[in-house]
Amino acid sequence: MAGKAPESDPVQDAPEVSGPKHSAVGLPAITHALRISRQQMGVKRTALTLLRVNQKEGFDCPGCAWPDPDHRHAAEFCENGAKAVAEEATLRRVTPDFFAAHSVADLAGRSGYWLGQQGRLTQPMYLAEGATHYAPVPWERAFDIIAEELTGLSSPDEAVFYTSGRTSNEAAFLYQLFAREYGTNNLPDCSNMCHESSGSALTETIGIGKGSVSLEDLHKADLIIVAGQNPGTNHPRQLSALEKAKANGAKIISVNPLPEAGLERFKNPQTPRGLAGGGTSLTDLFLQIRLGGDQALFRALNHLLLQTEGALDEDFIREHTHGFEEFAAAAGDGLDWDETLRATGLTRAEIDEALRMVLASKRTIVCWAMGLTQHKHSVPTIREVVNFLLLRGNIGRPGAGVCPVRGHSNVQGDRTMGIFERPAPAFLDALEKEFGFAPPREHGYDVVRAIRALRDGQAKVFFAMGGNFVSATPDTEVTEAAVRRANLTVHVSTKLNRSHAVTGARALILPTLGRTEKDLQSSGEQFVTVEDSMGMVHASRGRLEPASPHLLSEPAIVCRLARRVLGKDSRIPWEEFEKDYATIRDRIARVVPGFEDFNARVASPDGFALPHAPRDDRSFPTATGKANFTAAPVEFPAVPEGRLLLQTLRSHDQYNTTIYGLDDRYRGIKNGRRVVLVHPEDARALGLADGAYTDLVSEWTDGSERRAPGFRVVHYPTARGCAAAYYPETNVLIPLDHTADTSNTPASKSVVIRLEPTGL
Ligand SMILES: Nc1nc2c(c(=O)[nH]1)N[C@H]1C(S)=C(S)[C@@H](COP(=O)(O)OP(=O)(O)OC[C@H]3O[C@@H](n4cnc5c(=O)[nH]c(N)nc54)[C@H](O)[C@@H]3O)O[C@H]1N2
Ligand SMILES: Nc1nc2c(c(=O)[nH]1)N[C@H]1C(S)=C(S)[C@@H](COP(=O)(O)OP(=O)(O)OC[C@H]3O[C@@H](n4cnc5c(=O)[nH]c(N)nc54)[C@H](O)[C@@H]3O)O[C@H]1N2
Ligand SMILES: [Mo]
Repeated sequence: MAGKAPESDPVQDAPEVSGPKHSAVGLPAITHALRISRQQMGVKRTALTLLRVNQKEGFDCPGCAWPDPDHRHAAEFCENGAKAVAEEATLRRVTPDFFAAHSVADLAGRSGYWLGQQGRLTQPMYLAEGATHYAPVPWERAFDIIAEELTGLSSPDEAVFYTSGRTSNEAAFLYQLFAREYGTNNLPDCSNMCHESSGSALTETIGIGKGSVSLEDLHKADLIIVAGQNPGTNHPRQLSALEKAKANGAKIISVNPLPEAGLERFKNPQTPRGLAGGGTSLTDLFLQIRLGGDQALFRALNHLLLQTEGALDEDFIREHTHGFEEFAAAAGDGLDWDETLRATGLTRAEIDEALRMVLASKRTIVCWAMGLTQHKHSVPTIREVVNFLLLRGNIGRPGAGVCPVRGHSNVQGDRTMGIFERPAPAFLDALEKEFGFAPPREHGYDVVRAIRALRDGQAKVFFAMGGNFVSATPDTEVTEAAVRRANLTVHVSTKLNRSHAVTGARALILPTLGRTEKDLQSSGEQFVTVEDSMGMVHASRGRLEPASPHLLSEPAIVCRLARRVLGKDSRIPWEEFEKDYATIRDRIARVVPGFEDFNARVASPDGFALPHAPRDDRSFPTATGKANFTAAPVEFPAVPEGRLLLQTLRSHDQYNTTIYGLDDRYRGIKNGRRVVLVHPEDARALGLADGAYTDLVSEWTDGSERRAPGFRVVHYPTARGCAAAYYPETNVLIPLDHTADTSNTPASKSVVIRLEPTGL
């Protein structure tokens, strides 16, 4: 039987530190996954559930967006996928009794870890104005309350509809359709905080905001550069792809301020060698870059390529690109090497070694994630990566290309379905033609703008399709105060989280089915579809009995809400959509390019690949009709004397704001999250012994300061001048206005801080 949820909040942070590990996965990963799974699900359910993850007749793992290989192992899961499943398939339940026992103020005082440990939400709950506790509410009344608020607004733009990235294609398509028929493009999503910088940079340069490689391409590459990504924790199945690439002769360069264990050595649990032996060494060259130094690094490589006889793919450049001369003029002569070495923290010899590997490779892929996307100059950084690939024609041929590794399991699909505050006119035209209403054309709020609108009283209703808005977003105090000003906050959720405790004047929690659960509608059992990081679309079918008989699926919630809010004026057959999701897919097929014949094609167990012009035929749907070189000045963060640059990142035992446990095994940290990793020499210069306690104080250009108290200093081999601490605890430090240029993504990986010893 599964263990009970803890009664008291166990977060007595007492971190124990043993130093970084040098390999990832192996037997400890399996043991740990099984322990957490059994605590949440018991033995039998653990076995039944984990065997269905990512199988052709099973459900898509609710963890990350890494694609499924063609030949799946019986247990095609990873430790962190198993933890994500256990979190959802847990046998623990949050019932109305729980809400009667815990006031909202009580819940607001609990840690995110404790809230998540309570189990699955079971009934719609309502917090009336002035009430201290949530009380159960019938679904129909819940929809009435939302309709009252939405129809009472002076403009539809006073409502905000947030989406996290687990929502299926079907639910996402209906949700944006509802928001737009209601009258707003206020559709911020977690992408705004995640890969928005990749989308901005790629759309401008190659004409499509998605990665251009398949799993096969990774297997065929000569060189894979993994920059700003920690796959050992966040995309463990990527390690199998890297292992296969290595077996085929590839080299790997890791670019990271931290020596991440998963990139050093991989012990594949699906091979005897991985379980019992030494595993596979992955990284051939580790470039321990300073935070925010990547644009300078890629510019230096580009400069050297431009100066090396025969290094460029001149045919490709001539036929397929635009802007080469201007770029060559900016990058070709006179690189400031002092600045390059300062920005990157690397030596000239290291950069030369990287160049040798680049020149030896005919097929190069660059993979990246949040280490590149969450800086002020992220968009020019990613554009510089594109310049790098274009110079040698590394796009649109096997074994080469761009590989932004997505986060949430359907975050890419949600965008494809129209969850975007700045929709393309062609998409809106297609909606208009199909459904016969005029969608709003004005751009809506992204995440940061939505918070400002709530703060300034311009947005009054906040509706979230999944996620944990107040914990995931920056500037926690400002954001929480902003959300509290709303008239109504509504969360469609599977699990309890802090966003349920930081509410508007009234609040609703609408509990929904998870991926692992059966979705029965009046026409029979339904499945949904998702798109992975490499543009593959496939079906996902849950098999478990729902956590409670009161749950509605996400599509059903949207359909009922839409009928209640839009009433007879709606031109959309919401009832039919709710009854049979195939009818939703028929509409998607007519609106979204690449989904022609959707129902037939998704019936194939492997699903199908969406078109990607640069990958498929080297055509680039940009403004110039070619792939664009861009020549931006090199930027990197300025850090004043005595200060450090902080990155906020994930531990091994968390999924974004969901905390599975208090360990970060590969980094050798146990039983605590309030740690700050600092290079021993930087720590000594600041007078901070390993084990000292300190406040993290961020300093902002307007002179304001923000403080996160009580972090244990851990001497750790990160790049000099840099520090690392976990999110969401550190979100208090990041000013709302500290965002990437163009993409407006919070710059969560470059926060200037000082350390103030607490003397504890
Ligand atoms: N288990 C688990 N899986 C997850 C998630 C999770 O929380 N838990 N989250 C999901 C989501 S939504 C996402 S977006 C992804 C996130 O996946 P990642 O991007 O891997 O996640 P982070 O922990 O933010 O790690 C950032 C990595 O980039 C490095 N880095 C930071 N700044 C820089 C820099 O300036 N330059 C370079 N070169 N490197 C830098 C850090 O040291 C770290 O290794 O994972 C997804 N998968
Ligand atoms: N400082 C800092 N901040 C960051 C980041 C960082 O690196 N540093 N990373 C950013 C990134 S990359 C991202 S993607 C965001 C994440 O932001 P979000 O996506 O908003 O946050 P999550 O923690 O993933 O959301 C977890 C909640 O989702 C709900 N949930 C889970 N599964 C389902 C489901 O199937 N349906 C529904 N309706 N609800 C479900 C559960 O109630 C759970 O509590 O955070 C961002 N914030
Ligand atoms: Mo993300």
